[in-house]
Amino acid sequence: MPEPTTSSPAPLRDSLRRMKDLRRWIAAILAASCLLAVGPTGCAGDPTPQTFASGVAPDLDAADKPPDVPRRPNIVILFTDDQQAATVDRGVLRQVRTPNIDRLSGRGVSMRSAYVMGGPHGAVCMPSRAMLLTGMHHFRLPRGITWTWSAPPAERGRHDGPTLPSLLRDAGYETFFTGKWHNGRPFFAANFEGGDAIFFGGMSDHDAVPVHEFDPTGRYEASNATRPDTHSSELFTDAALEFLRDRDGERPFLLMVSYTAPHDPRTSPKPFASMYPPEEVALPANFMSAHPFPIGDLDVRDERLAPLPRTPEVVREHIADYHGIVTHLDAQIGRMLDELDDRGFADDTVVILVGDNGLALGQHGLLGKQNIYEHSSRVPMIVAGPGVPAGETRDGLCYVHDLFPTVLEWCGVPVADNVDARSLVPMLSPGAEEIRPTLLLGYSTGAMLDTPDGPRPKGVLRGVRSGGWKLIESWCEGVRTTRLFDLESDPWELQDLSELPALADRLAALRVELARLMREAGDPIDPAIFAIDASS
Ligand SMILES: [Ca+2]
Repeated sequence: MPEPTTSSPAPLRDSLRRMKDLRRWIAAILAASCLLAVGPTGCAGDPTPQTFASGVAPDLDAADKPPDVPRRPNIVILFTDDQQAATVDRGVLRQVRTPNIDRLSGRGVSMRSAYVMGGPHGAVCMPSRAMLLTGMHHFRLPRGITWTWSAPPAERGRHDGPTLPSLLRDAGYETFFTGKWHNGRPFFAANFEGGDAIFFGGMSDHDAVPVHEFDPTGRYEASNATRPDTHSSELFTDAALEFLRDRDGERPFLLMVSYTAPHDPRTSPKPFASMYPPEEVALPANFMSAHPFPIGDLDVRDERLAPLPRTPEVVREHIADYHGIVTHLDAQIGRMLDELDDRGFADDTVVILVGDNGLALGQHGLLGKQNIYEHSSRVPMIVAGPGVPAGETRDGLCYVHDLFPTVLEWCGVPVADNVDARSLVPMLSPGAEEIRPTLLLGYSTGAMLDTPDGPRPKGVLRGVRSGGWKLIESWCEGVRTTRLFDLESDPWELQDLSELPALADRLAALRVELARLMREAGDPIDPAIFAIDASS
């Protein structure tokens, strides 16, 4: 069994820190020279595509020479909703067909251990999106954008900190958004200077999504929404293609297409809806009729989509519908890639496909994303663009919101020191350095219990990925459960190893690391609820 990596050796850490500082310093020079050269509206210059994946300029004396700033890349983020990482994994187990996503992965790097950190309530999408936009762990963000309905009305959709779109806009980028926005109208208005077919909410009938045109006042009155008779994935793609067709190449752009597929209702048009006969769907190896122990809060909307106990027939139908809407989404992504190719954007555009969270769909007796098993925490992440190796994969751990400093680094925008996310650039470079030796996962129920110590989530899950290992600690209305998995031999998370005496030391080390990561992340939960000494 592989050794878990709990920390980098000190010399390596120091070296990584120096390289990070160097990259930040050079990025600051690039940004400053760009503004001096052409002002805040754009950064023209040598149109030769640069190899910006390294993030390191070839000459440290660049600041003393005339500006020779390569054109900054356009950024296209295709953000999907409830898409399992398994739908894009290459391997014999994958049943769903995604030829266009495969085309994208053939051009770039597929991150096979990309995770969403989790969230404090059932709508895991919401903190996930807030983290991507800010580069901050959700524990340090206001409820107004991570848990809107629990915040006072005046604070809903309010966050004054820098965001990916606002930083790029301030650096001269044109910013455009279409699709699902789940973090409040004011937050949208503070972020994007353009958009179309904007849907404010968490989910919708895909064939009647209430959408807004861009509203310069930022109010987005509900009465101004229309419900076009077009499937959401096609509607948002149409808006994105229209944006691309209007670009004259003068300003670099950020285009964010935030699909609400494959979130349920899992409907798709013909022929996709009947593309996967349920009787031909293979059940996942970890299919169960019910979850084997109390966990989280099973009385959430996602888990009510099918009765308990789950049956193979019902789960096959859910998976078949899910695969249909995924393949339909893939076709729309194909239209995006075609347009980028046809309009000559492919050479200077980074295209990122990333999911906001995964989904259980019958695994471990669950249907939703309100847990931290691999099916629900791991997400698709593919990064392609000039300078990024083509057709490669990475197994290093990372978060969705690590894209925040990554994109800024590529665009020559300095990243503030207090950002929680870490740039993926070292992972995407030929040396493929590790950026997160360990990684915290967590989910807390929005439903609260009154305890002598005050209100506490009804269920709390916290976990650590480290090397090939995964620890999950669960506290659910007083019932504590520990699970330890060796993902290399047990990717379906079926064999709990936490009781094995031979692994006692490893388990203890992972529990200590869990407490450390929780403290570091600003987690309000006390590790003592898992019987972990917080001072250890
Ligand atoms: Ca989602």
